[in-house]
Amino acid sequence: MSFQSSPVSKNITWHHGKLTDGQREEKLGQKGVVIWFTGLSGSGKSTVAREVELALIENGRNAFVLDGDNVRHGLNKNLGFSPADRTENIRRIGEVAKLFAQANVVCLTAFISPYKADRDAVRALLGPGQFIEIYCAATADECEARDVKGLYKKAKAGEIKEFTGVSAPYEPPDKAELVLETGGKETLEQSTRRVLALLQQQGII
Ligand code: ADX
Repeated sequence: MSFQSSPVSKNITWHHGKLTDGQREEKLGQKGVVIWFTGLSGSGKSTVAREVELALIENGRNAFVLDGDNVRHGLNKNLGFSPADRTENIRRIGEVAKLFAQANVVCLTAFISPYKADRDAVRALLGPGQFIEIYCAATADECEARDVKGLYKKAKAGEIKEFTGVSAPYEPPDKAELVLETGGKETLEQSTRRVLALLQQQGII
């Protein structure tokens, strides 16, 4: 299944609700948006996303993190790490994130999402200003030096195949709305504050 393919089912009809997007936003007092974190495994995507989620919820905003490892335990438990499976992973998450945004939730996603074309396809699924791409710019060497989950060691030993940054590619974004220096140049607090400042600037919070 690709991003562009038509539904396999025929005889299906789109149903509209009783509220326009604008009415929903007004009644709920909150805009939906997708904050898409991308970067290598161990680059800090989930850590920053969870800090931002906490800060938003403490400020009365409905926010929710979709996390790579977690989603692969459920919705995407049938997917591995081949290029095609990674694309399908991101396609499904893109659709789920869009549903969250339509429900006026601030949806934070933390997936490696190594392919530029896949991230751009999710951007295209969402309306203007509804997709904010944040690159966690820690390098493979910096992630390997931390190696929180011990996966770089295993990948280098050949125990994990197609490991991003070691034996599988990562394509950095060239038009990310924000680049976080999560390799060590900035602290978690600084990265979190920069994301919140961007959300404020864009009128999301
Ligand atoms: S993605 O490439 O399809 O976007 P995703 O974010 O869902 O990846 O999952 C990445 C997580 O799976 C990593 O943080 C790591 O914990 C784990 N993982 C296991 N095998 C691999 C692999 N071959 N490449 C990258 N990550 C892997």
